[in-house]
Amino acid sequence: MSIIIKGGTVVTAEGQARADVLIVGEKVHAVGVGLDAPAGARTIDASGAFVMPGGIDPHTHMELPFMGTVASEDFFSGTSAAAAGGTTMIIDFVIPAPKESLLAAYKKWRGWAEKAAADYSFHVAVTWWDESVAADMGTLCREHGVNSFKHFMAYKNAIMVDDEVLISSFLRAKELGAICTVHAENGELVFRLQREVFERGITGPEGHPLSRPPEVEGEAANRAIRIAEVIGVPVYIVHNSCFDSMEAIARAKAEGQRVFGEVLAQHLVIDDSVYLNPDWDRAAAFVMSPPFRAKEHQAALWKGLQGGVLDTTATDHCCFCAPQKRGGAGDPAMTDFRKIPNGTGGIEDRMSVLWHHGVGAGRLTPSEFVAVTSTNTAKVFNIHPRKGAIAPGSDADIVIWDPAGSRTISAKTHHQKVDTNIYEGMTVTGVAAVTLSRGRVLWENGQLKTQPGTGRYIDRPCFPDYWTAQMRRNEACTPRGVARTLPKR
Ligand code: URQ
Ligand code: ZN
Ligand code: ZN
Repeated sequence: MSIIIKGGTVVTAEGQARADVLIVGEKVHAVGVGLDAPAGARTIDASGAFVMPGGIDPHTHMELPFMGTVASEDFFSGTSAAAAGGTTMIIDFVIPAPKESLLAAYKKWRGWAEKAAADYSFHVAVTWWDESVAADMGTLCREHGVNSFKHFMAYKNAIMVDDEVLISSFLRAKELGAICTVHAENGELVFRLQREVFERGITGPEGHPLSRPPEVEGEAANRAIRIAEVIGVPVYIVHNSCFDSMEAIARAKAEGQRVFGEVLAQHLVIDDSVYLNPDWDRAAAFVMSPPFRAKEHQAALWKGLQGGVLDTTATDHCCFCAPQKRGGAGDPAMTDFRKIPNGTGGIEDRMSVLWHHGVGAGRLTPSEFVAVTSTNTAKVFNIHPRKGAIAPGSDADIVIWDPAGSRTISAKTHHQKVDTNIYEGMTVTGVAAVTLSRGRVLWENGQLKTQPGTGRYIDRPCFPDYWTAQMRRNEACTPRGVARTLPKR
């Protein structure tokens, strides 16, 4: 099957130009002005629209078992909702229980993801340590296309790891040519603050942000970055929510250290006033970690995204319906915010929210939008230019973007399997008109055309170019440029 996309403006991370795109089978075949359509090809008219690489969301949790329940969004419904919003690939997480084999957990998650409607891959979390974990990491890299390992510095008594595990895992990832990512919150501080806030009688969702102030995120981000610096490995900080963690990243980047920062679309546009909603369920819908912050942090995050301190955008799509949130919290008379399942949705709305508040507000050019929603993620996780590009040989993961289209976001109309929407009522300009995954139309004319099981697992090779550069640099000097010469005897 061939498709030719005519009359659009192709936007890549490098720039934009009027061009046609010819798709043959699953791949982009040609990009150029005045391309002829092969016999039998379908023509899609993209006049007045942008033709962009499909969004890649590097941070999702479909059907995640967590805090006593299971996230309501599954791999089929979640990748379908993603397509409705212009996202064509997710990188989800395998999160083994402590003492659970990483390899066994990986195989379990692969089974769950077979129903996906678009392409997917997995970071694998290191939630405990012994030599078998090191061995499984090697098997996952060599035989299963895993090139990234996640570490939770929060969630004490669950999946939190200490510095000893961080160091062991970072050293192992260095051997394997894999990148380490971290959820950076000081879990010990959070645990103490949670108890303090609760014992002061603050038991509802408003207690959640009080127990995880920006300082506990800044400390952990800096600690992870410094550990990576000493070991000499690149590091990726997920869901930066505040100035404090960005400050740690900016300092390291200014010193020449290889650090990547991710920001969630929701942290850029929603502030902590949501926790003061008198409607318990509505406030609990925003309980996620790191929490939503005071408004001044959003301005800092936007500057970070514009200035390159932050490299990628994501959603951390991890949905729990109101009964699940309340079920975790216990007795309605005396709920315990510490037990509210942490997570919010947003995979369907990330691209429109970032276009409206980014490009629409003059913070991002269309090319920068493509970089932060797709291409940078593809580069960091070593799948570019197969993904995150519109070039001959790339997978035909494409979104035809209508910059003038607008919609009002609502749980009443969204395609996400969750009963709330954190952007409820927000009107955004800039919508996906047509979304293609490897040359198949998943979304057009406001209709989903997804089929379970048509998504593919995407192998991500180890040893990205930046890893190789890092190892060469390590030989010469410390990341801050101090020569590694031993003192003369
Ligand atoms: O921490 C995460 O990234 C997972 C468990 C989703 N929940 C959340 O609150 N961010
Ligand atoms: Zn997290
Ligand atoms: Zn997450």
